[in-house]
Amino acid sequence: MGAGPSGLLLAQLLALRGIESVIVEARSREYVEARIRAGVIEHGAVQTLIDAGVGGRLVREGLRHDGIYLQWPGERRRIDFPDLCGQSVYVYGQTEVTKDLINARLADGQEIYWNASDAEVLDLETDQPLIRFVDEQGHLRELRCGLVAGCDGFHGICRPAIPDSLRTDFERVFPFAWLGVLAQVAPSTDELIYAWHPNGFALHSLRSEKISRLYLQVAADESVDAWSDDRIWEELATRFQLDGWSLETGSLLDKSITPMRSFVSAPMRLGRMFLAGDAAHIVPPTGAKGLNLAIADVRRLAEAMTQFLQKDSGELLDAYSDTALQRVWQSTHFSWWMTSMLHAPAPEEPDSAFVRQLQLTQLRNVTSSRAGATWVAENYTGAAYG
Ligand code: RFL
Ligand code: PHB
Repeated sequence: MGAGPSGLLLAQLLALRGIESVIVEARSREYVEARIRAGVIEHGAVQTLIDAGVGGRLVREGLRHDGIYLQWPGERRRIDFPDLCGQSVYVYGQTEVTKDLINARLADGQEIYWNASDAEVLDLETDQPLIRFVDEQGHLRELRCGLVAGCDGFHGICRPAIPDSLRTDFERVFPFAWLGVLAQVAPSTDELIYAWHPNGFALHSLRSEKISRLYLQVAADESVDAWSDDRIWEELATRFQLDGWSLETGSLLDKSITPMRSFVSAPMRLGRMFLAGDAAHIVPPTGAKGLNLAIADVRRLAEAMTQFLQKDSGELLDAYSDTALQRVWQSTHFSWWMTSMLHAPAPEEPDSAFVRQLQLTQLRNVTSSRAGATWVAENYTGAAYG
């Protein structure tokens, strides 16, 4: 269920092992391909995409990044990934990963049902679960399956199909959001800048040599309409201000608000249905982990499903939820840690002056201690996850 990165990559990995799958997706192909989200891909996830036969354009057009900058007023310090942990990351938009996966699947003559409505997953605790939905032409379809993968994102139907009594949800909703913009302007930086500022966090990312991706911490209930292009550029310039450096501006191609939430649902299984990616967990984007976690889940799930279907052993499927959740909690911790260090609390919060001093101290600590910087590098690149 779902043609996001999780569902598409899982289907591709299964196809390479000779296992047939059908993807059922609620939205249109155009919508799925245009949805702007993540941009940073870990070393290990890049390798998974290469192994899946969809890494060609990523390696050609993606940008390898060997570090990030952590900034606070008056300071911009670099974390050098290869020096600290021997790995790097790639900057390549999730839109492009999605297009590459869709093209590979369609070139292989494999099915995706777009614009499916009223989907249900049934009989999950039997040997032959059932997916029922209405296809684009309005016909009711029923698919009897060997296994079901719930890759239908945070708002999908698969996680809620696990009864509340069998599921534990862990959640933190952060009291702020990100306003994200895509700008037609060459990036003003060679590597991502994560900036702490009394007005709030800002992130300078990029998509290509001509397109920049920028984010501002805003109030949780903020409306995009409150942010004219001029106001956005002014606020970005304020938060990234550094002597001898300037922010280039350009036209804005897209503006959106992303709420910030940590969420983990356990277990990631009911009978013959397995959850992967955002269907089971959400991290705030500060650690750039959401897409990478989705890729890690499905790599593990593809192996487990293959063992079950081809070797008649359920050992890896039985272990899937517990092993996937270990990695999920590591990324949940890192994303929470980065988020807590970088997002200035609102001045009206009673201990905000205290928290700000701790945040600045933490930033100085992790950039001045090799041990601290190594921990950041290992988590950011995914080297910590083996
Ligand atoms: P997705 O990408 O949400 O895909 C799920 C797919 O399932 C479909 N679907 C259904 N299909 C059939 N029947 C139903 N009933 C269905 N309900 C839903 C949906 O239409 C969709 O196509 O989950 P997946 O594949 O697990 O991939 C996860 C990643 O997309 C996600 O972790 C990241 O994009 C998270 N994320 C970000 N991660 C980062 O690392 N950096 C970022 O900057 C970043 N920005 C974001 C994000 C997620 C966002 N969301 C979910 C709102 C920005 C946003 C706005
Ligand atoms: C992005 O390029 O969209 C991006 C990069 C790093 C993050 C979050 C988003 O931590």
